[in-house]
Amino acid sequence: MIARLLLILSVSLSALCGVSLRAAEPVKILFDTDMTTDCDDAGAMAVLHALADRAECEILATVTSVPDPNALASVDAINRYRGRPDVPLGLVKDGGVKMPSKFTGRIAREFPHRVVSGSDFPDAVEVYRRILTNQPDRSVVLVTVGYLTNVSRFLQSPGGMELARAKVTRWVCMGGNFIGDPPKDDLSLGNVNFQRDAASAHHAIHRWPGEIVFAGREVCSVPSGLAIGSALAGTPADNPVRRAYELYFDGAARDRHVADLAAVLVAVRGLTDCWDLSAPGRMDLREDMTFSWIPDPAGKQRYLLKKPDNDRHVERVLEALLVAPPKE
Ligand SMILES: [Ca+2]
Repeated sequence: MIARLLLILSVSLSALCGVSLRAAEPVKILFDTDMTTDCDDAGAMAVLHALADRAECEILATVTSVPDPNALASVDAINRYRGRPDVPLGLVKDGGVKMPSKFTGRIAREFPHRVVSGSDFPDAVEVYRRILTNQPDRSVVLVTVGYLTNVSRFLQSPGGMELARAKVTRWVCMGGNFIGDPPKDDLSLGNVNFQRDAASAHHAIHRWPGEIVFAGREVCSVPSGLAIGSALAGTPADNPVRRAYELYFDGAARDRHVADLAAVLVAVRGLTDCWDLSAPGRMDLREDMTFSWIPDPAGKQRYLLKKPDNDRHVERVLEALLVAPPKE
């Protein structure tokens, strides 16, 4: 009886918060990463696979929001190391953001993967469409930890808006700066996920038909003060995630902010005891990538909030997943 009451309470809270508590079934994840400029994308993939090893999520696809085949090779190398060499891949095929990387070229040379050429793999938008078409209604969580090139192009593809509406329960988007109550207007500056393909960010966030949860910079990126990664030094030398952190820091793995790792965790587990959630509203993103937050009880968008005195707890939860060895 108590268990049943707790279940009812959980479901009610889930509806109230807009982010489900721990699901009984593995959460189906479509993961979209820039995997170029920052090692936290590699850390996020370690967290994603550790959660999949625990049957908390199913990785439907891993795509890149960049055209660099070395980024895709690094994604594939991590999938392979974690025992999932067949996870579907996709990348930006036409244009897209090109940035130098301190680690993807070396990861591509040093680790086994199947990416000989980017032309052997589909456009990420095709992967979005194929994956979502084949999944049950309202069953997929989209996680973006990079640019919004693919999301925008997917929405503009034939039937993309309908697929997003029908299949995706929630989009967890690493981005935004939500400081102040209500958040100040000019604090998205510094958010490269939005700025480097501003047209796509503007389009995707304004047009996305469903729920969005933003993991803002003040909660998990550099301004948050949260940082992990040095513990990767204790993982095997053939761990490509450890290698990504080493190459990023030109030496031993060191602590780095947890932006992309946090986005993955909240996508799979929900808020748990790590975060709170804002009241609903809408990000009114301007073309210069500043934004106003428009509170609206009927809004479909929310953003994560830090809990008081909880930073070290969040770091511990994320670090345990970051360094977890692959499932035997
Ligand atoms: Ca990223």
